[in-house]
Amino acid sequence: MMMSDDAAFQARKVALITGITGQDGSYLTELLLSKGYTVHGIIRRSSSFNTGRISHLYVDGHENPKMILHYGDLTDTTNLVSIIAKIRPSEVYNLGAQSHVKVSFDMSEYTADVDGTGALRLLDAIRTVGLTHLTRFYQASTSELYGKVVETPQSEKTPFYPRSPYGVAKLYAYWIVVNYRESYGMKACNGILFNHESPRRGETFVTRKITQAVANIHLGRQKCLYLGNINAQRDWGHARDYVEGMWRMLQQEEPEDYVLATGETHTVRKFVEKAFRTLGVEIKWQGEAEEEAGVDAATGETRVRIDKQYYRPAEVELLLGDPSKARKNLGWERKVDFDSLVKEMVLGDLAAERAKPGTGSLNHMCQPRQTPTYVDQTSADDANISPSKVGLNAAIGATRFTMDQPYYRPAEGDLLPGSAGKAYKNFEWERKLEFKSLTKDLALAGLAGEIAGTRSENDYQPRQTTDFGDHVLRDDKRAHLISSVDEVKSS
Ligand code: NDP
Ligand code: GDR
Repeated sequence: MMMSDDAAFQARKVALITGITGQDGSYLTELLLSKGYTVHGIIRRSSSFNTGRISHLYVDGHENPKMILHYGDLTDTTNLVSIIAKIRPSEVYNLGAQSHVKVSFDMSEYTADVDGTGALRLLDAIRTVGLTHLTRFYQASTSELYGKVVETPQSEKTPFYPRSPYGVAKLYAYWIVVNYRESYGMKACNGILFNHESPRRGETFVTRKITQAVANIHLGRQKCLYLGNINAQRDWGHARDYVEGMWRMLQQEEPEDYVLATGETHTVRKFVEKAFRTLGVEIKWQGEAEEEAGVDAATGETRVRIDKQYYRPAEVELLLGDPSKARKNLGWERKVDFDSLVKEMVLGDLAAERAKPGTGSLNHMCQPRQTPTYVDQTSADDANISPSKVGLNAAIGATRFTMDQPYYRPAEGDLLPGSAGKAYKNFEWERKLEFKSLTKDLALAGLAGEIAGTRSENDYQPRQTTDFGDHVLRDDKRAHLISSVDEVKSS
């Protein structure tokens, strides 16, 4: 039997994820790779490292990778069109967002642009390249749409009442998805997801802020945790369960909107108590309102205080989702319960904090040396650069770099030495570090950073079982680094 156009297009299993570097993006990438997809992700150019959550999935571009990253931004229409035209995704997951509710009060216009108009740009990019009826589209909608809730629990039928610029921006995105589905027959759906957390949660969201503080207090590195409204109630699940629900939504023939939630709600206060209890500390509350404090029942030390700066201009007091439609139509169910979530996050942070630089036993191996000891010899000659040129480590004959076409620029500047004559004459400025010292410093600092695990808290290794060791430097990577140091020492 011949496959329909739609089935053949789907069978290619090519996904595009915006927000791939975020919490959900990283879990979704793992899931899709395990299902045989090629996963393309849009990453923002940043002056600092922003791919830590997916670095364990990275395979060098020359070794047939299944995860491919593209620079881009939800505010750049041309860029979105060109990426979609190039890869022709069968599924698009729009997870990219300025996702912090409190920050959205300070950056409301930007939040509207990325979280609201960004969804429109992506939908239009799909239409522009002629994939209107083929590409399936997932929009990361949110329980923040319910805001000042008009009924409890909240379901797909509950009216919206957003309470923040974030919620309002996401309301636009929600409706433009519905509108394009109804207007153009796009296979677009909204996942209305309640809060979901994990050891990879951003550090300024309340759960992670709490678990990180609990770990640091346990290690004697922090005295007290400052929070805002501890009486807010949230329906908290585990992110790994929720990305499974996203994927299931896009496998439906009829695109529809779905709530994903646990059907349980807990206060921030309860989360705090459980998190401390994981490490054996009982918190007793004293005082009222802004004077309320959480005290270690055994030692009498104050471990939690209220700081008004974390209050929001308008608060969402209570969220509790009804996931029965997802259960019925998608067969979706959360697997991780509240207690296991809290425990996994606390123990994950404890491992991560312990692994931070300064605590590693390999640090002594990374001190800059007096003399450069490791020199790669290149067989390339600058006047004749071609993609086939390679650099060899002359001592052991190993190929250490290859020149490759994708890194060439459409136009390259001339190689001219700069002249600092005027700066020297006018204010006696002179460079202090020679080129040779500069490269040596950078190489050794890079090696030291890798060994000391400066990236280790983000160096997530998927494991077979629920892991508290998400943050530990991978054994294979550590072995590689140690052998690099041995190479340096012996050369
Ligand atoms: P994160 O904040 O962890 O990740 C957000 C992602 O969006 C990051 O990859 C970020 O890139 C990217 N991003 C930010 N701005 C832009 C931009 N201008 N262009 C392209 N990408 C951008 O969020 P989560 O993973 O927790 O959430 C994923 C999505 O689900 C978000 O849309 C969020 O609003 C929504 N959501 C989340 C819920 C939750 O409880 N986690 C619940 C309901 C909805 P970078 O790494 O460079 O910052
Ligand atoms: P939320 O998550 O706003 O629900 O949005 P967050 O963890 O930021 O806040 C949850 C509740 O905790 C209260 N709170 C504090 N929050 C933070 N961040 N920091 C504090 O110190 C603090 N003290 C108390 C908040 O007032 C709030 O009531 C998350 C994001 O992931 C959104 O992108 C997503 O759409 C929703 O969840 C569902």
